[in-house]
Amino acid sequence: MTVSDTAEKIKSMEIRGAGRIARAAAEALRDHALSMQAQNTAAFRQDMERVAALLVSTRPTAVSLPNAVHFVMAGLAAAKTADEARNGVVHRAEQFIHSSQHAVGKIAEFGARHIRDGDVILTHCNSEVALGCMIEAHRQGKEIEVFATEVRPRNQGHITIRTLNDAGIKTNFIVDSAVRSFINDVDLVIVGADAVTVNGAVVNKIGTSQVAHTAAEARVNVIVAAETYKFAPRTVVGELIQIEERPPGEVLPDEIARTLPNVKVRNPAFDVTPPEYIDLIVTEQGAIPPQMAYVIIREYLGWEIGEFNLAGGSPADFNGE
Ligand code: RI2
Repeated sequence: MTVSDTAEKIKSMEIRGAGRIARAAAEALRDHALSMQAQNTAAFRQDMERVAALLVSTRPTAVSLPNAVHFVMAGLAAAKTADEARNGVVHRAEQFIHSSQHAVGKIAEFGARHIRDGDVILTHCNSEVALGCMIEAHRQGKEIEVFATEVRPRNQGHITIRTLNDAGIKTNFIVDSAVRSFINDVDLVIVGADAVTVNGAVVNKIGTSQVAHTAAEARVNVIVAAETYKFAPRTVVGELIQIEERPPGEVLPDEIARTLPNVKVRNPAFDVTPPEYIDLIVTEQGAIPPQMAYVIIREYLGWEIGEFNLAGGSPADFNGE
């Protein structure tokens, strides 16, 4: 698959989920580096930067994507020849993919410890790490039951219920607006994240903040499962996470929208859950209260304030294992 194929698939959400997007981008950069015929480092670097920018431009919110791309592109930093540059990119891409898969497994292991026998869990959207925690708890013999939301407009809940069904986990499928009706039957909310900011706010699928607010009101704990590469280094220097607004046709068919000239359809794909609604963020480095997000950014993404190059940003030094 070429870089443009991968970029197109990420944009159309054929490849989706913050972790999967990041690994797909690393694979695309690796394959592009391997296929390139460039004779000199400058030409190699220029072309890699072009495709890296294309990948990063596909979806603006999941910070795992630029974090993965920066990590892989750091393989070019010390290269003196095109071959060294190619090897650097391939090595770091492989390292990212491996570390990411390792992180998903570790989070499942740590997250499962927060799930008790008999727990009823509510999840929103489709997060491989959030599901990983539930599947691991089930594998350990804990009897759990899950409430999974539909997740309008893209219906990622359908993927979630298939995975839970296939794992043999008892599951209830509900529309997004039914969360408050069932929250008193729920012991624990577990969701994923597309980005975690320096103050511990979690950016995740639209509706997550309503779920977390409802859970807070009902005194139900909320756990966020997030690999360290979903923490957003540049929020340390005040950069805001851009919330992707997707085409209106995902919410209302264009032929209906055309008949309603006074109606504007809004379709933000993500929202922000403030740290006070989150009890714990489970990363592959262990669980932290959201207020400790800065420590993850500093310790595991390798960013320090002095390293920030505000013009372009320096590569995140991902150290996920
Ligand atoms: P994992 C997804 O975004 C969802 O918001 C999900 O919670 C988050 O990425 C994290 O997913 P989208 O691509 O990386 O469906 O945990 O818009 O799989």
